[in-house]
Amino acid sequence: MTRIAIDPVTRIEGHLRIEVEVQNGVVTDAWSSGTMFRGMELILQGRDPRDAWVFAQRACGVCTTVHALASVRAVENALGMKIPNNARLIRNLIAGMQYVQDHVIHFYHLHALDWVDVVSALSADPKKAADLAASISDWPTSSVAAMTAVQQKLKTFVDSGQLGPFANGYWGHKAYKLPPEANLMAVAHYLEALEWQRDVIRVHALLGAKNPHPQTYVVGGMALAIDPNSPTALNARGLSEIASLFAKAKAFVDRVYIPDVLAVASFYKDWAGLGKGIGNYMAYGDFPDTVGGEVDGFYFPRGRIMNRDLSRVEPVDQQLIAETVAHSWYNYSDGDDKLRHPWQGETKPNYKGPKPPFETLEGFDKYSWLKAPRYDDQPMEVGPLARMLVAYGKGHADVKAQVDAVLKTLGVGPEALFSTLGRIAARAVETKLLAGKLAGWLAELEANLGRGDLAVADVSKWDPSSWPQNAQGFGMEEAPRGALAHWVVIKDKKIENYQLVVPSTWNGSPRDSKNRRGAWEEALIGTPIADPNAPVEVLRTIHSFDPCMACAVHVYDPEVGSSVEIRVV
Ligand code: NFE
Ligand code: MG
Repeated sequence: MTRIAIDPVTRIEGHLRIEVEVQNGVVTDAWSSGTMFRGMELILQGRDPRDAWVFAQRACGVCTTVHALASVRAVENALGMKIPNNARLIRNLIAGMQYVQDHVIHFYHLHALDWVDVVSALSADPKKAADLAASISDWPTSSVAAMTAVQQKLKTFVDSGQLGPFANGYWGHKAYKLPPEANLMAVAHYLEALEWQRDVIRVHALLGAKNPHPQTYVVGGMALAIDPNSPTALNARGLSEIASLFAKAKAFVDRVYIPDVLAVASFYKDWAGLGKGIGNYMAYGDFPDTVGGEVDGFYFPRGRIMNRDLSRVEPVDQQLIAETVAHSWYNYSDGDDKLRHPWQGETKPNYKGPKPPFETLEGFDKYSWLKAPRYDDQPMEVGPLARMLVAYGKGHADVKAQVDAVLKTLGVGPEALFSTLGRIAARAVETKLLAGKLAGWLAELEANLGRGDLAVADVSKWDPSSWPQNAQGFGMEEAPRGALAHWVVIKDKKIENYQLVVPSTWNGSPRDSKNRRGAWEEALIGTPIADPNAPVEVLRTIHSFDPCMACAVHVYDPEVGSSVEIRVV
């Protein structure tokens, strides 16, 4: 038996350590450890609840904006506030644009190099690469000249020994299956996507005043001057710029990202049988929508799929969500193995791990800064796959059409969804759907403004003298990585308790008091490992969830450096 530790697991978002046990070339057990504590929940105590979103949003710069939205929703829920229709639409537009940018970045910059061998692209024939690109899409920059230029750029990187973003890959690993031309095409689009994402996210500057971390949220709506006829507000010119950025976003998704996902996936169909995971999926639902195409008022509906049974969608009740710290570096006042609902949540850090740098977490009962969230005592997977399965199970017409089309193109059945490849496909499907919705929400907003409805916030309950002495609320949301919620307890107009339970806490959860694994841990079981010193297969499944530890452990350890360390212990 071999034990492998990868620390940090990274393609940008680090502070994650994975340890796996390998027997006869297959993973037989796994541990997910968040290695950084930040204490956002403690920072919020005692503050004015109307300020919480400004702090909470800083939990993460990868899923920028999502914690602001969860936070204002939690406080609005506690204080019984309703937001105007325009605020709903602006929030959908900011969140929708965030998904599209984030998911494309994930595919190309955070995940593709687990599947794409950059060095192999050097031996590609640029003409054949351009022909391949032309065979899957009419995207204009995939010319022979463009492919030759990308290959030359890559050669310059390699010759200089400065691989930059391509350093530390497992190049030449036998688990890479793409032909050189497909590798070159993917690298070309990797570079192009870098430019594209920087451009399209200007939508956040127009609607949110900056990116990352838009600044136009307010408890009660949005604090955004918007008026088509005003020279000093977001006016007709700004709205038309947003429309053209949405068109640019959609074009790249439809004509580059989706064809690339399908092309890459077609070489890795064995991964439709790997990375299965827990089999319980949960979505809180989001993108409140009213124009048709939605289910129960959400474009992405709420529900749970249990034991991979797509014929039933179970309800979600926030009262049944609780966290345990049985295997986490925290203490609960009434016992670490208890399940505490977030309104009664406690954040009492108590590190019980080895002194870094260390070889292994083996033998340590507590092994992560992540708490273990459970729904009705069950571990759950959240994220794009959970969202698409819940929507599919509810008969959502747009989701069903897209999911069925992807399955048909790849020649696989619905059971293939419960896998590493299924997560990648689900992320692509929802990106395409959202990229298609943005223009409609913008048109709806413009129609409201055209009728003279300029309201973006309801501040009738802004004054704390109108609040009850004590209140509690929750704000649910679907962040790109999955179900996200904040819970707030307000006492004497101040925050008494604040808890975030985020997507990567669900997915990266350590074991609970019954020793049941979290979603990443479970998904790794059965993964083949060709070379214990280069465990690219572990990264494939972990990255398919798009982990984010900044969110998940809401102390920098100066003794641990920034290079990736693989230890076979
Ligand atoms: Ni920092 Fe996040 C998203 C949240 S985490 S990335 O999406 O919440 O899982
Ligand atoms: Mg938390």
